[in-house]
Amino acid sequence: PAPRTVLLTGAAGGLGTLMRGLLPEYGYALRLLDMRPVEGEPDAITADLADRAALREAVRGVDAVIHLAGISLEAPFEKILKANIEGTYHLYEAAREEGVGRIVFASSNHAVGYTPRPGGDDPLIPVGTPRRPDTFYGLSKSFGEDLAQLYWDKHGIETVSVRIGSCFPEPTSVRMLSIWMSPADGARLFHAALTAEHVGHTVVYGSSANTRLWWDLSSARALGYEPRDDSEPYAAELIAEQGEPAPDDPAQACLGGHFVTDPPIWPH
Ligand code: NAI
Ligand code: 15L
Repeated sequence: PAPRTVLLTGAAGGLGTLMRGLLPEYGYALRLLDMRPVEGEPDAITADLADRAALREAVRGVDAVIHLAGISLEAPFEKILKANIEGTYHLYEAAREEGVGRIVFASSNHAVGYTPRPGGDDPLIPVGTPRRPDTFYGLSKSFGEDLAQLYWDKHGIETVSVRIGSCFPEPTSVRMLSIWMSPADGARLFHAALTAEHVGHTVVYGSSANTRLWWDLSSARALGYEPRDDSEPYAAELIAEQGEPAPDDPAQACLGGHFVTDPPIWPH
């Protein structure tokens, strides 16, 4: 049977807020969790991913989890370790203890951020490309994908790891023309990831059907995902403002964009 009750972690964040608006149309009853209060949602669970007891209670009785909570940009390793690495482990342990069968994990393009972006007639980047995290943040997503594989192989918990490009209402950079996932396509992809049968651990890229796409969406399409949006209508204006994408600029040469060239953030 299709999952109905879904725990959405990170519900107060940007993507969580977009998905809170869109996923109920697919018939889901969402249970919300975040370390911050979720505006306008008094029933949301306010808990940190470090709180195992709270997580266990939060996943009790749900059919699936969409796991968005965590640090969503580069940060000092210690913070990434706590929120993204330990936090995701705690979430999977809670799911195992409570018998939750499916997790949709918000991975990121930054797990493969050092991959050179394709140009000309180069093939699209496959999901099987070696991981090349561009940051401690990307490293935590790489860890999350491996954790998901372990919990499938050892415990039979299914995961779709979605290497999200950039999910915002509109693309705002020339790089985003290639990696944009419209919120509506994001909801379509999460719905496919929740309902496809026998996913084991499946890795997919998360984006719209962009004309300038860099990666291969076939594993996402195999789940039943049919993207309907394309960033191309935004291209002329963004290129007029920002110039043509320059592959010889190191900050534009790889999938991860400026995450590749930004200096690491060390603890103070
Ligand atoms: P965001 O930073 O707006 O939201 C993340 C939410 O997680 C926040 O509300 C925050 O309070 C919560 N959170 C952080 N640490 C927590 C903890 N220890 N315990 C409980 N809650 C915690 O990020 P956004 O953009 O909404 O992204 C959501 C997820 O999707 C993140 O995991 C991010 O890495 C991933 N992602 C998002 C992309 C995007 O385009 N928005 C692209 C690629 C990945
Ligand atoms: C991400 O992983 C971030 O969470 C998001 O805020 C964007 O920066 C996105 O990648 C991107 O690569 O544009």
